[in-house]
Amino acid sequence: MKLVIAIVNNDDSMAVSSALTRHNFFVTKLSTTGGFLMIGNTTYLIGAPDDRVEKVREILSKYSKQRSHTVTTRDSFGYGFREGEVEKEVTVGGATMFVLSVDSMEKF
Ligand code: 2BA
Repeated sequence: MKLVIAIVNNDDSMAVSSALTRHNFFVTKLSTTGGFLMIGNTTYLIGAPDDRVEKVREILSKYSKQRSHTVTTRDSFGYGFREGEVEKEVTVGGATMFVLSVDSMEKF
């Protein structure tokens, strides 16, 4: 058993949620905020048998798109900006996926 933690852009979360449930995954959705851009994203907790993790990866990569996002000096407290620079582009996503081994899972 694995626990997949996946961080997805809010704009992709409807498509990701419906694909996961359509493929019979049990999913918990959390409303989260990225520490760098300080804007909302969606974090999924997905408990899945080892042999179904590849399907989760496939769904996430299919429905999570890369986006370019303009960061201004007001975002992230101006981290990483050179003097005189007022904005720059960062590439966000598709999804960021962590896979953790689970010792046990019980429902009562
Ligand atoms: P944010 O922290 O808001 O980061 C948004 C995007 O800003 C990142 O896209 C990356 O392109 C850039 N970025 C983040 N931290 C940076 C830094 N210290 N210096 C320069 N650029 C930076 P993604 O890498 O696709 O990440 C999208 C979201 O996924 C992140 O939103 C965060 O919520 C989460 N995330 C990504 N990697 C993570 C990690 N190792 N641990 C926990 N959360 C992570």
